[in-house]
Amino acid sequence: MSKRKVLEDKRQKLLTRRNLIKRAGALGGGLLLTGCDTQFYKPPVVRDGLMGVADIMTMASQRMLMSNEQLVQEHDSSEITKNFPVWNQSNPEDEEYQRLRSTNYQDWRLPVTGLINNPISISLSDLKRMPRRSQTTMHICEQGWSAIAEWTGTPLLSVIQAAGGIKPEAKYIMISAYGGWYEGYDMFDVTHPQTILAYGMNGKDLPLGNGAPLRLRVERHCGYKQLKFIKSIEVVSSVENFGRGTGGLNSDYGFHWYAGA
Ligand SMILES: Nc1nc2c(c(=O)[nH]1)N[C@H]1C(S)=C(S)[C@@H](COP(=O)(O)O)O[C@H]1N2
Ligand SMILES: [Mo]
Repeated sequence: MSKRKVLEDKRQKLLTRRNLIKRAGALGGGLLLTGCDTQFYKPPVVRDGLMGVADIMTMASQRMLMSNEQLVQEHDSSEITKNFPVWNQSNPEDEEYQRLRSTNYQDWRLPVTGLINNPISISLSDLKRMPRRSQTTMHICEQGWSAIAEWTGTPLLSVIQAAGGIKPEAKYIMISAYGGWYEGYDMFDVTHPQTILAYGMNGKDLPLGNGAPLRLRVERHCGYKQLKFIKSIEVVSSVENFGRGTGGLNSDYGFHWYAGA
């Protein structure tokens, strides 16, 4: 083969691969960010030095693999785990949380603020009137266990849309929880159809230990990203101002970016 032919061949391959990634990206999460494929490969945490490079590589390869696989597997109800674990925090010792719990979360409100067109504050009954999705999925904790449950909730994207949509500078959302946890998510996660704010588990209200009254299900991530006891959502252009600035409680304390399930 001539040198020219070899080069032409390579370029052709590259182009098709690029088109594939672009197409998959647009399908996967493009509702708010159509056609903007580079956004999908930006890791939320950019660390200095070698570890930073490792995180970026892990995330880039996960996003590459996941772009062909739109949804995580959904299971049959017969596969639901009988005693789904309650892991880590089970009842935050937070005065405000305890007050809200004492009246069955009647006064609980979810503020959605930051780089969003119409900041809102929504109640549980508001959420329950919005579009609803149920999914039976496997929760995989990075600490070595997994279990299956059915989760019911409002797609995060519907909540963002109810707040008028994001502003152009918006890149991530930060979710804070009662009890002090927080995690950041990029728009790839936010717009994914299986990303829901869950108020139901196995057909009942979300139990206390599993994050009542509201937790996140962001199915392509490991357990630590499934934030429980949700308190507020803020749309941001940078994660720098939260905690130690790496994009979440876990990465702030030295855990590295994990691929999803
Ligand atoms: N607010 C809050 N969210 C949290 C945690 C926590 O301790 N507090 N633990 C995380 C981890 S590591 C896992 S595995 C899951 C556990 O969810 P479960 O208690 O419903 O099993 O919640 C995640 N979200
Ligand atoms: Mo976990």
